[in-house]
Amino acid sequence: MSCASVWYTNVTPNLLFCFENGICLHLTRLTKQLPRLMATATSKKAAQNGADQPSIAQIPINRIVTLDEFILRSEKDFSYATGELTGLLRDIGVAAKIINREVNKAGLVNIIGEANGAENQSGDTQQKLDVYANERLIECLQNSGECCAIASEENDDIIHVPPVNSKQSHYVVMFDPLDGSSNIDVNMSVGTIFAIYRRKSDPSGPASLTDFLQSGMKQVAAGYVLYGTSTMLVYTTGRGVNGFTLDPSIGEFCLSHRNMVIPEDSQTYSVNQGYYSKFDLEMRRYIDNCSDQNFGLRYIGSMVSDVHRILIQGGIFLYPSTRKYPKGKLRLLYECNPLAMLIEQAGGKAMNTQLKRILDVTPTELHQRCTIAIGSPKMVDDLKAFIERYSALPL
Ligand code: FBP
Repeated sequence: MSCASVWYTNVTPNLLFCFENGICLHLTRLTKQLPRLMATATSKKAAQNGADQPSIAQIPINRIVTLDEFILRSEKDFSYATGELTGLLRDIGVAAKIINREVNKAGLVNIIGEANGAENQSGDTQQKLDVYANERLIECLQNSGECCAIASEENDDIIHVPPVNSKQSHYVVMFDPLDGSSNIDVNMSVGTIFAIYRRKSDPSGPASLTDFLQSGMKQVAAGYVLYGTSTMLVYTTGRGVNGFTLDPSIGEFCLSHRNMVIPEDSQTYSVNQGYYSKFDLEMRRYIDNCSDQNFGLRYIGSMVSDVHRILIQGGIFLYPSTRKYPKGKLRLLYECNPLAMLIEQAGGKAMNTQLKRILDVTPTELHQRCTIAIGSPKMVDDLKAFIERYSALPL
């Protein structure tokens, strides 16, 4: 389908695009299909003359680079690329825009507050926006069929995605649709966290749990969308970390933070100090040391927001074991692993309080929890030294 000649049939709000081969699409359907049309057209073009396509690094800093263009140009860095991962990242970008629209007007429409007492698989009360975000992400991923199965914090089991156009997909996606959901009603920043893996099971058959229980090292891509003062999508495919800010006037995520690098050290720590008395000795000693050194305490109560601040300004985020959560509260597969990959790609570190690198932990359950210390490398190393010195338990 050549995009060369399009003409408008009328200028009512519902613009109609007609292609020379007679196919006509309403704006709404076109916006949904445009990324795919553009993808095929541009990637064909990119493939034809990939050699002379400037890489991202060669594009002038002041030129707008949209997320779609960035993903497409980065695709050629992967010789085996089939466009599937490109399509997946695109679908997540589209879902993020849809969720962003609801998050932004949450205070106006009846979408804040609890979802009629509904609970997710670990008994957490679901917020209406959680459910909305969850459904939109699943929908966008099912539309393209670029992934064969999905795991979400809001769903007990994995969700199988029927093949689209009988295409076999090689990826599985897991996500926390709205992290920090307890912050929604008070208009604080929340976020979506996602991780993408290549499946291990045979593509000709249904995906299985083993496709999800892979160590964080196996992630092919990870990222988050932060719905804050502005909406940002930050992701990595294992070649550095880049951030895109949503420009609502053009509805595009635009490259705003290239090659993000976390500060080596900092004087800020992030922990729910309200649980201080319930922490182990080594954690209490570390927190005492932070306050003895007049470190600043910053805790938003939404991990994606706290980790985003730390990625930019440095610091350490801690969620150790407590009496209520002896194994830690946060989920390994769709909270800790993706953020650990991002922070490591930006030069930081992430470990659990048994001093094991988060990305080396082999998961055994879909919704498994884990303890985490993540952030500036110097601060994580300092914590490690504290734990080694004060830990009563053999490490
Ligand atoms: P949800 O994914 O259910 O929102 O839970 C995770 C979370 O909200 C994190 O974002 C945050 O860091 C933590 O829980 C806050 O927990 P607490 O209120 O115990 O400090």
